[in-house]
Amino acid sequence: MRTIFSSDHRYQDGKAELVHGTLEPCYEMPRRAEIIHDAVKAAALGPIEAPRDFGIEPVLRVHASGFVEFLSHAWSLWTEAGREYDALPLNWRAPGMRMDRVPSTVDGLLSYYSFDAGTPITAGTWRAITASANVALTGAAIVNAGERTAFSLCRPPGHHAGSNFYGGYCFLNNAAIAAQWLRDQGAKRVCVLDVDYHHGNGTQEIFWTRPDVLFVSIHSDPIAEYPYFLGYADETGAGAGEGTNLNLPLPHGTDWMGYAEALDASCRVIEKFSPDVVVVSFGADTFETDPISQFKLKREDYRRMGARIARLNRPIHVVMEGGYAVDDLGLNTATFLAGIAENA
Ligand code: 6XA
Ligand code: ZN
Repeated sequence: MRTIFSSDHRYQDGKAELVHGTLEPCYEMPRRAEIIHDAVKAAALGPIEAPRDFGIEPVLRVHASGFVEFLSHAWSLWTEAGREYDALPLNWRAPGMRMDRVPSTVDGLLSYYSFDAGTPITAGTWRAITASANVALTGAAIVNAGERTAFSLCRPPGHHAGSNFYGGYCFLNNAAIAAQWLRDQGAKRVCVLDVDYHHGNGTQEIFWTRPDVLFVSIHSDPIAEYPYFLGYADETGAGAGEGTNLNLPLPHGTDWMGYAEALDASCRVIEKFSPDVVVVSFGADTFETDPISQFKLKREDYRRMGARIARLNRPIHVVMEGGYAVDDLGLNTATFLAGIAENA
């Protein structure tokens, strides 16, 4: 299996996020990608390659141009306003407030386009997120050219970013950009299977009305977990996309027994949809010692997870999302990829 990796990920290096009422060091840190890179290399899973540059067009197929424009300028607006620390929003709209006026100041814009205070914009954010999108697109191109598998070692992650908003450590939705690009290259049906601990609210929003893209997500029940306001089982898509959204929320404490059942149910739905390619949003924050999560998966469970997904017998493009037990993150991810490679 080929891995795509860009060292430009390191340009996203936030100082702080708001946790438990205080500013704490970011969980989503550069060391995450480095440790995965090293583990993939040590496991000899295949070559590690740099991404190609696809330009901004594939990003604009998924995200609103005003939003992309904002992301590209946010740091200069912030520094022009005299700020030096990470750019974080201060407030958000509530029901009844307006979305039809886009604020003119940087504080207003941060509030307009974000949905949490955990996703700092820094001097290098734009460079890192465009590299991350190119990593996903390069992996998609490998699978599109006929290979059975590819691993896009994306960082920053993407699945919380929607067509017109960012949050949850995510700015551009790498998996959605890859899925849309695959459609644009001629794939008739694409599935995004999201096995990160958190619900991929951004991916769901992007493909909500789309019959050609099936979104399936297994995640911690939003009644008790971030992102709280999306990810319930009764969200099945709308309009032409009715029936092509499947959420499988699971309770805190879920171990492999409970997880495997949901994965099996997901795979049966995917088999019925019969996609030309499966994009897997993979997060290892389902691990038992993840510092911000409450599932109980163990290292070898990732091999089983990979094996089950490989048995879908479709081209598989893995896109990296979350995972914050950093010392274990490399091996957990490499074990998942090995599970795919051994059964693909
Ligand atoms: C809130 C938690 C953000 C979740 C990020 C993540 N600060 N998403 O791992 O998949
Ligand atoms: Zn996550």
